[in-house]
Amino acid sequence: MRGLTLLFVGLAAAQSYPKDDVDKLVDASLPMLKEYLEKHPQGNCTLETAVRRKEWGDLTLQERKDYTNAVLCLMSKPALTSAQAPGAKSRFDDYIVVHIQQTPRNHGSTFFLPWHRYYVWHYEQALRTECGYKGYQPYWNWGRYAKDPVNSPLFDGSEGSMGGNGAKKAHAGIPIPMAPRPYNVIPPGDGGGCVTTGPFKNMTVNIGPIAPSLTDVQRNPRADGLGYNPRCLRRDVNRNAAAVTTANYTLDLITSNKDIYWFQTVMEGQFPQGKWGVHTGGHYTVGGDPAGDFYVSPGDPVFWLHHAQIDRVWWIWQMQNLEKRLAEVSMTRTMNNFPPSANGTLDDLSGLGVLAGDVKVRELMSTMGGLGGKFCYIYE
Ligand SMILES: *[C@@H]1O[C@H](CO)[C@@H](O)[C@H](O)[C@H]1NC(C)=O
Ligand SMILES: *[C@@H]1O[C@H](CO)[C@@H](O)[C@H](O)[C@H]1NC(C)=O
Ligand SMILES: *[C@@H]1O[C@H](CO)[C@@H](O)[C@H](O)[C@H]1NC(C)=O
Ligand SMILES: *[C@@H]1O[C@H](CO)[C@@H](O)[C@H](O)[C@H]1NC(C)=O
Ligand SMILES: [Cu+2]
Repeated sequence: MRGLTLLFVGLAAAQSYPKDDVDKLVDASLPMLKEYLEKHPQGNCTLETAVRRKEWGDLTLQERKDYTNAVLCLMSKPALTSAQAPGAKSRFDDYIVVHIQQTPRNHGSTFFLPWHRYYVWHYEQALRTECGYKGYQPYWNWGRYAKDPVNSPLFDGSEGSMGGNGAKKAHAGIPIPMAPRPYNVIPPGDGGGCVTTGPFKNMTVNIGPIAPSLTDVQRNPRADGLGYNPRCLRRDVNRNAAAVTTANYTLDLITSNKDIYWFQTVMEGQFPQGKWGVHTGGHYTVGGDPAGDFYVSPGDPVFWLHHAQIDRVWWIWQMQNLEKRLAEVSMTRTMNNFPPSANGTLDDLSGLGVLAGDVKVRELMSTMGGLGGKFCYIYE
């Protein structure tokens, strides 16, 4: 039996990764979630029935291919948003359109974490219901690969990767607004050009750019970035950006910030202090186009693994004090409070445009029983 188990584990993942300090915090936190759920039962959603979202490197090769095939399938289905966005050519593009239209509302605001939770969950549902995917949304535990992201199972360019680095194309680095020197530019990595390996090597990016981090991305025919602008997927997988995503940064983010305002502020980055935050660090570990574009970033398929990890980190933070943190929001209704607006509340509405209606923020707070019981997942 033991031999069989070992064999099974051997087949399960190409390489096994030791638990990092954040993974260990999850193990230590699950009893608190269990206790909370005993006090506040969530109907059919229990720790036994909950979906397990897994880390990319813990999936088998077949599971990783099933995922990327489902993403390619979404890219082959006709768009629902082409009336408002002539550049949108696929169901995959629909998600980019919705992100673009709501970018100022859903970043640096009350809605950042709840809205992206809804967004990632809805994408996972589309992969399952429209493309026959049987698994769940994987996440990218940044710290595992931060020392050498280009050789990670995400970016090594193999058939089981999320696509390789871009071909070498020199650029001047990634400018970070408002940051003081030397934090105002992330030095470039060894890519910058088109992705030529792995499942997304032949992918076409159709819409954007809006706020490209590279200076040579061809302009969109429309001012709103929603016109048709076909070009290759570009990346500059970048260990300089990844340096702020090692496990100690994530652990410190979760354990040192006791209210949602500071948790979210440190996560999203404090640029005037030269601190990029894990959210920025993860986005620019991929870099290129569209991953380096604040508005269009969901157009790089890795976005979804990055934001699953953002959601996971929030989930871990919430578990440290569930009674309080499942009901805690802060900030205002506008990005960095510009233009000035009122504080958001749990009764504010958040939605996915043509993809899904508005719901109260309150419905998006818990992965265990949120959205009328439709959210029922944990991360393992
Ligand atoms: C790459 O994409 C183009 C345009 O969609 C298509 O014509 C071509 O067959 C694709 N090549 C491969 C190898 O998939
Ligand atoms: C994480 O570790 C690195 C390398 O030891 C160190 O430079 C950095 O300051 C640490 N970050 C935090 C938030 O402790
Ligand atoms: C808005 O929230 C901040 C903290 O996030 C708080 O200091 C302030 O008093 C709140 N404003 C109102 C009008 O409730
Ligand atoms: C629980 O019930 C809800 C509402 O009927 C349903 O949407 C959800 O899929 C169920 N969840 C599980 C884990 O069975
Ligand atoms: Cu976003």
